Amino acid sequence: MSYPFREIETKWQQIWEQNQSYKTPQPSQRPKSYVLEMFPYPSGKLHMGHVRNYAIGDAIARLKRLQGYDVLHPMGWDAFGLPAENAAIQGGVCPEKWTLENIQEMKKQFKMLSISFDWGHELATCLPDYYGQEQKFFLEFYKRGIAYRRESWVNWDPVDHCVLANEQVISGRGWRSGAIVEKRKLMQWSLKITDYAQELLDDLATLTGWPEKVVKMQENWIGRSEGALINFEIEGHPDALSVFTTRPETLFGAAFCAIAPTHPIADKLAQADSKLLTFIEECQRTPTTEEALSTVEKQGYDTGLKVKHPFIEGATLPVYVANFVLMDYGTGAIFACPAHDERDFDFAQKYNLPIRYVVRPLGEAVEVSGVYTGPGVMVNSGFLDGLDVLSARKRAIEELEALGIGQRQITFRLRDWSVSRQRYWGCPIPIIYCDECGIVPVPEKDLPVKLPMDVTFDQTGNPLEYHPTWKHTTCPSCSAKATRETDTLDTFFESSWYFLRFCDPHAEAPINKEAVEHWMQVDAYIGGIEHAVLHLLYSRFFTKALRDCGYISLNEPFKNLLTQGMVCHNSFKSSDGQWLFPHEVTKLSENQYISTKDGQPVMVGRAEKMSKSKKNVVDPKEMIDTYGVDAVRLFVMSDTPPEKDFEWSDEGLEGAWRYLNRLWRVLQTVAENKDRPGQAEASLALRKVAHQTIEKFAQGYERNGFNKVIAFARELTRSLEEACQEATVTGEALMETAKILIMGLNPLIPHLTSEMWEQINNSSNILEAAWPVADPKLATKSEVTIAVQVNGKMRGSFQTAVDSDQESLLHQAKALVTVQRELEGKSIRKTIVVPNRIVNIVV
Ligand code: ANZ
Ligand code: ZN
Repeated sequence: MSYPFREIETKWQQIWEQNQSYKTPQPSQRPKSYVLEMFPYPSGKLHMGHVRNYAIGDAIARLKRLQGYDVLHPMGWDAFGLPAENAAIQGGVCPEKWTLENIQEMKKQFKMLSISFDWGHELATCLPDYYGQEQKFFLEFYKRGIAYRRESWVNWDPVDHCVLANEQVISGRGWRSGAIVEKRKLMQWSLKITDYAQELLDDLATLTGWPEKVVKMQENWIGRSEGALINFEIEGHPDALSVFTTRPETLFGAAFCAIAPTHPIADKLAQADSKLLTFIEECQRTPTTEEALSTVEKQGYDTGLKVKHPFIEGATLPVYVANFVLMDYGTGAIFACPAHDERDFDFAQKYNLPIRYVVRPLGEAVEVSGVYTGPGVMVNSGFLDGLDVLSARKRAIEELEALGIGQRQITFRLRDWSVSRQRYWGCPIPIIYCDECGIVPVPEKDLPVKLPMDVTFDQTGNPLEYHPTWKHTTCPSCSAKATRETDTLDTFFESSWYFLRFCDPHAEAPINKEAVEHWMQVDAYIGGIEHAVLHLLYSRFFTKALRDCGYISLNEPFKNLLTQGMVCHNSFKSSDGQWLFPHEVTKLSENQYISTKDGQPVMVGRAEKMSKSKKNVVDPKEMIDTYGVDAVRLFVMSDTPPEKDFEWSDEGLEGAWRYLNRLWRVLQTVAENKDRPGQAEASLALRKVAHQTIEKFAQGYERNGFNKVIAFARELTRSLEEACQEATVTGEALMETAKILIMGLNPLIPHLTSEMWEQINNSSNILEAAWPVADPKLATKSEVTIAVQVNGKMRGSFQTAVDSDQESLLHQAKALVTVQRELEGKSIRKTIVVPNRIVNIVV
């Protein structure tokens, strides 16, 4: 008989609901744990990636509760954003209605999965309760200069006459019109994240609970560069050309200067030079991201301007407009040294500019060719000759400073964050424009500025812009006619502080400082690696900015971060090239699949991230209906560490299901035998294994090694099964072991384990039981396995007492037949003995 998962799962879901088992406790003397999975966009449907993400978070939350922590485990909705607006444009539905219905649907699915959220702490970013709060501190940001207005570039769709989000630009074209997207300058609200660049960089060192990879990615994103600012005198021109360089020591190898196509000087020259104007316009049409520019062919236009070389009397350098110079990095202008820079080299070859080597690799007599970017000694460099690169750099900066034409400079790659979006479904920016008074913040008493619900989507552009009344208002300071800001905030704004709001989501102020003090930092934050930079960096920035505004006294929001891998599946293609769902194919043998419908052979693609476009998706609901929640949750946690990609397979799920049935049966057997007599001596072996497993569980959970915990549980299950067959093992020992097993698995398969706990334990509730503590006398291993190598090759192993001395270990190793064979006729040159681990003999 298979275990009756439907009744059990329904029963326990009702009990947990009735008992409010996941309710956040009032602050107490007990330790706290804040467990948070990144909140989802309410698309309406949970997919397998979500299931894995939330199963991981839930295991941690449930574990912490069992271990006696006060746990905050909230959930909410990242509910603003494009999909709702697109649904409105395409299907005529109201974005709010669409979103709220999706939320209800997804909440049901979360409940079906028994993720232990305290729904009393729910929030949705699209409700005025939430976004009205962020309008308050937006104004505080504005007051302090953290929020400001500046002109910046946007993607402009020339056919639809609207601004496009980056994800609406597909291969350089507008997603709806198909028109080639142009760059336009608009006044945009921005946040001064650059003021925090150094602190954001420095505090990475405190994030010891983060994956190294993510720390590295943030470091690169912030991109600190040390170098110099140099002001080149332009011949016959009053202004200087200011450039940023990390290699001022290469100045004697300079061949030209280059400015970005949107540099003010280029702009000015283009007014009198139509060829230059055409060139600039061409550059504008090609993508201008750093990645794109690194592959595009270098193009330049000689402006005819000349700058004076700062160190060489009488020498000048031509000034080009070049497509590989970015306007928004450094000063938007460079000096170029082709011999020692890849891009400058390509450019110089194309435009026949001199390539002068000024760094000679150490110890090389031969002439170098191509680009040399390594260390070395300065040559052909006047007063720098003979110095090594680093000393020369220092020396060159000193000289520039002495001449009054340059100084040491630190530059960050990080840009200020543009938060204006020309969209309807977002948080209105609480600002009013008055002809007389200029920019006027909406007074706090008039907050929240609510989104109007009666909008239409029949015109292109932002519905707030052409709404008949919404934007028209009066000036709060002079009462004249005025207009509202119609831009809304980037949705990353909402997700940059929701973890603070979660501490008290109904507080009157944006942030309840006391609650934040109690619950923050987030002890376990779980989400996808795709958020390694933007979301996680913005959240760190908000935490610091809100601290500076006095809302909190916290430096970093997330203590430990777990970035889970993706859920992958093979893709399938029919003989006529159509993608097929996994349930549309039948497996014949290991690599042979046919279409279930027409029996035609099916091509199998490699396992990759589940995605609707390739149809390699498995519906969680279907799997849960067939195998139950526990089986699905157990499977997605099995075999693979959480940070690695997980490969879904039907066999794997069936394996999890079979294990649950075995577990169910053995626990039934234990329940039937719980009073049976036996001998204490004969029970000792089982008890030892059980207590050792307690320690293994603890270690496994400590490092988020859920797959390991499951493997240990399976081993213990086998021991328990065997012990049930041995009549000499006492019922008491069986019970003790069963309880350890059930407890260890409860965070992973809460329903089955709760039911079994109740059955073998006279109706007690596992949630009130204490996490098991290992008895050191039973848990310490009396024997260990020692591996034996000869010349680094494994030649055998033996069991021996823990902590045996080196001499005894060597003696036992030499006694192995397999080892003796290797040693025959040879003399031992060296022995390496690692107690409790390994003996290596070198002959
Ligand atoms: C002269 C030079 C000589 C440079 C040399 C490099 C090698 P990172 O490390 O990324 O900060 N640069 C400066 N501003 C730029 C801009 N707006 N667009 C494109 N390139 C720019 O790189 C700094 C170097 O990138 C600077 O040092 C500058 O070129 C270039 F042998 O100056 B270098
Ligand atoms: Zn006014």
